[in-house]
Amino acid sequence: MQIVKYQFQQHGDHRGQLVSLEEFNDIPFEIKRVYYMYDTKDGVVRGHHAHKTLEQILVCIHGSCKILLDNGKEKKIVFLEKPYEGLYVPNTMWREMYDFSADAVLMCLASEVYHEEDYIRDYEEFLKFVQEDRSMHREGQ
Ligand code: T46
Repeated sequence: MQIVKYQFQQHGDHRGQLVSLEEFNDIPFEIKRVYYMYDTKDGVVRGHHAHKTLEQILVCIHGSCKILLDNGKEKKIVFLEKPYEGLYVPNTMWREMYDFSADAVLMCLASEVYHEEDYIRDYEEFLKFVQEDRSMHREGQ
C-alpha cells in the first residue's frame, strides 16, 4: 500500500507561518466539506469505517495523532503532527484515528458532503466490498 502525503507550501515570514489550500491546486479534488475533530478524550479511537466513494485529506493542524489505514489486504500506521502535511485517504480504505494528543485538532477536507449511505461501518462488509470492487476492476481490464 502506498501512503500519499502532501507537503503544503508554507508562506513563512518574520510574523510566522501560513498555509493556503486550493482545490485542484494543492488538493486533488473539489472540496465539498471541511470538518475538524478536537478535544478528543484520552484512549479514544475514532473512525472504524470506510467510504464507498468519498476521498479526503487529513491534516493535524495542531498537536498530533495516528491514523491506521487498511485497504483490506495491508495495514499501515501514519503519524500526523505537522500543520503543513496532509494525508490522502482514498475511497474504500478502512481508517481509525487514535493516540490524539490533548491539544490535537484533526482537520478533514472531503470530496463529498455528509452522506451516511457512503459509509461502510462494518468491517466484514468492508472486506466483502473491497473484494467485489477488485474483481470488478479485474473484469474491466
Ligand atoms: C472520516 C473520519 C476521518 C455530521 O453530522 N456531519 C459530518 O460532516 C460528520 C463528519 C459527522 N457528522 C456527525 C455524525 C455523527 O453523529 O457527527 C458525529 C460524529 O461523526 P463520526 O462518528 O462519523 O466521526 P468519526 O471521527 O468516526 O469519522 C469522521 C468522518 O465521519 C469520516 O468521514 O473519514 O472522520
